[in-house]
Amino acid sequence: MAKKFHNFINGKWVGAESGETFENRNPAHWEEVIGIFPKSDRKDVEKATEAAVQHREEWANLPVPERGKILGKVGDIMVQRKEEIAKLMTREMGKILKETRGDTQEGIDTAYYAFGEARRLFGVTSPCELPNKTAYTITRPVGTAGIITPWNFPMAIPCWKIFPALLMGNTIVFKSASDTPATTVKLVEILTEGGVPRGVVNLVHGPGSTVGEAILEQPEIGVISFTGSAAVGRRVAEVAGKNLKRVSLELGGKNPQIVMPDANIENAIEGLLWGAFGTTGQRCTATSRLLLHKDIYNEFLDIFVKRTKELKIGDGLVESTDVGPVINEPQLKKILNYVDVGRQEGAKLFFGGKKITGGKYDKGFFMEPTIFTEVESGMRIEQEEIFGPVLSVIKISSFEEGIQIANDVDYGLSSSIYTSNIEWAMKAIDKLEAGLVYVNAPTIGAECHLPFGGYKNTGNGHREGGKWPYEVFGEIKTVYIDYSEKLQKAQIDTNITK
Ligand code: UN1
Repeated sequence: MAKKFHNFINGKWVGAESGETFENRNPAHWEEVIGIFPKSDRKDVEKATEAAVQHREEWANLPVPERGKILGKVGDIMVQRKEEIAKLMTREMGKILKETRGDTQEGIDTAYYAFGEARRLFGVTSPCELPNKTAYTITRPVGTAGIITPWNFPMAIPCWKIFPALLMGNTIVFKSASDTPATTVKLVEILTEGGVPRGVVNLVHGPGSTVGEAILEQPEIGVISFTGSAAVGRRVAEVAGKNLKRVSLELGGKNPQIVMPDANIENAIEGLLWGAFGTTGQRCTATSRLLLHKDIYNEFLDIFVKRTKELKIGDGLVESTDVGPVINEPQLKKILNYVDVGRQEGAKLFFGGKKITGGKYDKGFFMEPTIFTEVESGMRIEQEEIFGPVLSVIKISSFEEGIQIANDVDYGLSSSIYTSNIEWAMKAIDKLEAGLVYVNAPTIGAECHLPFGGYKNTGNGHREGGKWPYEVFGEIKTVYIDYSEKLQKAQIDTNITK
């Protein structure tokens, strides 16, 4: 019998009100059920919100450094359980152990960042335009935050959102991705063990169409933080916007790696293998376009294909595996459909393109790392986020052409250039329309203390990471204190222009 998991509402592990459930399976061994989870709906979200509202004051009244200490403890527990979390995450969503350890580490780093930030939530003190008057700012919690997260970084991304929201004094209604609910349960257990009081973090499992929508519509939820596809992000913005909620969106990418003729080729190939096929291409920061200069085109591709062939595809729990399965069957079908689209558009399927079958591969959803060459700017495989191990190679004749093609997409999350020319590097930093620019490094590998997010359809202007999300989860109050003992009128009683 598979283990039964629950929602976490008002400090209690409970099933869905409806009694409905769904299964969570291992994408490398589909017959393995990780657990049975509550298929919740609006009623469960309402209960969770009620608890979150009820416990707001108590949490907000705790001094910020006290909340910080709890998050520091959460980080310590995550350190102790890192291996256990990583193994569960690999079983649940497929990426290799090295990466699930990294995902967990990103959560740990974010916890310790929050611990430090607790003593650094400074406001502004300002002179006033009138005598005997002063002003400063304080930040108060928004109230309750709705957190909706994806399956590809089931620990790091919830931590990016939940830790800042908690440190700022908000209570939480949290919906995890239906493909990774077990990792989420682990996180909520750790938060509780670290000392987050009852009712402060409430977890509701279930589909976006019911649980997600209900979160967006709760009048008591003041801020939503969402990471996922641009299509769902649009829906989130629409519903939350109608209800005048603050929304922070982190959506897709179509990230280019430009390789110029003077680049260190070996380094650029290593970076590309990691950027394009790491996490089986299922990162919003994955490298999905190689903009390769014509002077090194054949030489580069020869080595790159050789190296791609050497990648070991398989169960992520086996330490020697380089690339795990894709998350589930519908996603595999979607990726394979893009392979057909690429062919029909006239791109050349240079390597891979197929589901891997036979023996152990029949048990899961494995796909060959795939390389398309002769890709033209504007083709669908060059424009749309595939979220799988599919790389489009576009030949460029100049630096300017590289930048132009790099920018000619609807997304702008990450970007990379390999060159040893300082002018090209500096110009790329200026001109690439992306929230992240890497020089001589792949498009993946953002660190938790620095801003993360992007241009255009990648989001709505917010950044995660570092101090930036703290602004999302706080209400700034500007305080004016007049000690002149009389009425002073701003803009009117000043004598500057008299
Ligand atoms: C994501 O793909 O959704 O920079 C997040 C990176 C990771 C985070 C990726 N640190 O690739």
